[in-house]
Amino acid sequence: MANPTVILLFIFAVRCRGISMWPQPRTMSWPVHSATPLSPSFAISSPYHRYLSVAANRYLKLIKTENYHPLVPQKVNLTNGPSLQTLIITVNNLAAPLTHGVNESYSLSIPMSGNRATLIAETAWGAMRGLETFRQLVWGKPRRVAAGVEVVDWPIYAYRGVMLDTSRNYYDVKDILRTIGAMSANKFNVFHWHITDAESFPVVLPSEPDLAAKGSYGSEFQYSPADISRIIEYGLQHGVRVLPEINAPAHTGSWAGAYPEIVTCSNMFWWPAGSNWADRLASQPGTGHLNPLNPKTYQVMKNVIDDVTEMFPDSFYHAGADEIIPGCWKADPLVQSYLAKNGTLSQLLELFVKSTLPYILSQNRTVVYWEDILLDSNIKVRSSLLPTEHVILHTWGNGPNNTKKVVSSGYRTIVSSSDFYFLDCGHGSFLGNNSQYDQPPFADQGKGGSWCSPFKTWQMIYNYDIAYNLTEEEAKLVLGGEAVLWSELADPEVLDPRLWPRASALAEVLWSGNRDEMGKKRYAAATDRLNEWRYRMVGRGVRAEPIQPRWCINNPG
Ligand code: CP6
Repeated sequence: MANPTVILLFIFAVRCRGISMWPQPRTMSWPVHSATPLSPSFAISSPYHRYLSVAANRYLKLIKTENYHPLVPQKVNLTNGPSLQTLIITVNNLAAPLTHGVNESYSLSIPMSGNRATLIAETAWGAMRGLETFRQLVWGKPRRVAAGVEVVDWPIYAYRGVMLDTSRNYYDVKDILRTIGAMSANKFNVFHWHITDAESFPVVLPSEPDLAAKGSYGSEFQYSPADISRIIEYGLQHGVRVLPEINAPAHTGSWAGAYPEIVTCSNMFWWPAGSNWADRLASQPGTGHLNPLNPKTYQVMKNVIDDVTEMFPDSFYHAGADEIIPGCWKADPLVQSYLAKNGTLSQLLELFVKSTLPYILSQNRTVVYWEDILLDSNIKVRSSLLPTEHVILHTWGNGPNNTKKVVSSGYRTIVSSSDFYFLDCGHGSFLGNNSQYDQPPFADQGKGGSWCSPFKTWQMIYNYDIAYNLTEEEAKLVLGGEAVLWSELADPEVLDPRLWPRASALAEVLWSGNRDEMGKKRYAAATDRLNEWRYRMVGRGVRAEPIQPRWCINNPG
């Protein structure tokens, strides 16, 4: 970083106005604002690679039909030089698989005059990032490309995720594919698929077909093994890993259709007769917990783990383990007698972990658990059972404090701080705790319920520092962050505007940060870029919500 050219590039990066990119590259220079025409016979030359070749073809078509018009007119000279004929891609290590920590750096060079641009990347995945950057430098009619551009770019964080919950409401495969496409445009690289929860079990597992047959919302609300392969393949073509989560032992009410005997409290409803309208909004079935004392639990778990690791090649496995409710386990007579013999609920969870974690690890997986497994105030396991080399803790509670707790205990973490990155609440669906509406005279009308986190603005997401209050050593354990969409109050109708462009704010934080070269939060400057990016996404078929009235575009100030 002490390299003077890199510092120079940073200085140019601030001065560059007139082309808008998202996420902003780490370093970019564009000293003279000029553009060359894109040749009608423009071509991309890529080394053969099973996924990069597909991506290069896709980008070629997209670039040749790019019809984005910047909202704020570009002050750019069109050069008289030759039109751009080719983009030549060079990849140093074509064999590198898409795994956590793979090198995603690239450099892109578009000449001032001359007919070929070059994209050099260490891996195919970095080349995909560079293709997206190149595409953002094309706009048009007549279609043109920014000229005299040098981009040297690489991510701050290796893990850049979006989570989608397909249990509370079902999403079609096409919605998931569209989301993966939008993720890739934002340089996200992990689709965390929260497949199952208490409400439905939508995945058809060959060894346990009854789980979906009896636990999904119906045959049209299931993902077949072929659907899953298609989603994983699509992810690879976009440089996006697919990280499956089978949530257990809590949030497993949907397993009770097939196996009532292994699920505790599955008939415990949170909205008893006579409850008010607001309690019904949350309408979870009894969340249901797998019974650690029933040996059958582990037979089913083994089959589930076998199938999921067979179908999902990613080296991470998200095993859930959030939100164990004491009353749910305690509803079971076996548990009651265990507790009567001085057993504890934490010991029950330890039993479950000891009987499942080694098996997942034996499948060569790194296991991700929600933070609760270590931090819950009631039910948690001793850290000696969670080896730091093989377990990652996904933090979500208590602002930055839980992140601090997890990394100071030596665990790597993925940050999804619910005060910032939980995107489930729409503008219209929350009357929060402690809001004026919880107080008399409104309280008797019922409140919206605290299960729904308050609406997060893109600015809140953008400004949150994910390594807040960590030492340098601790900060190294932050693998990255993840925007989370729970689906109690979301389904395909609202998917795009609920996610975008708010998740884009996180995408930039994770790729190139939220500060300018002076170390100041750059969200004011980011506003104009994000606004352009929102329109670009809309042009690409992603129904991202607006962040400004159109008036602002015509009155840029
Ligand atoms: N479902 C699951 C949820 C939540 C969690 N896990 C959740 C908790 C609190 C808020 C939002 C969502 N709906 N399985 C917690 C990780 Cl505010």
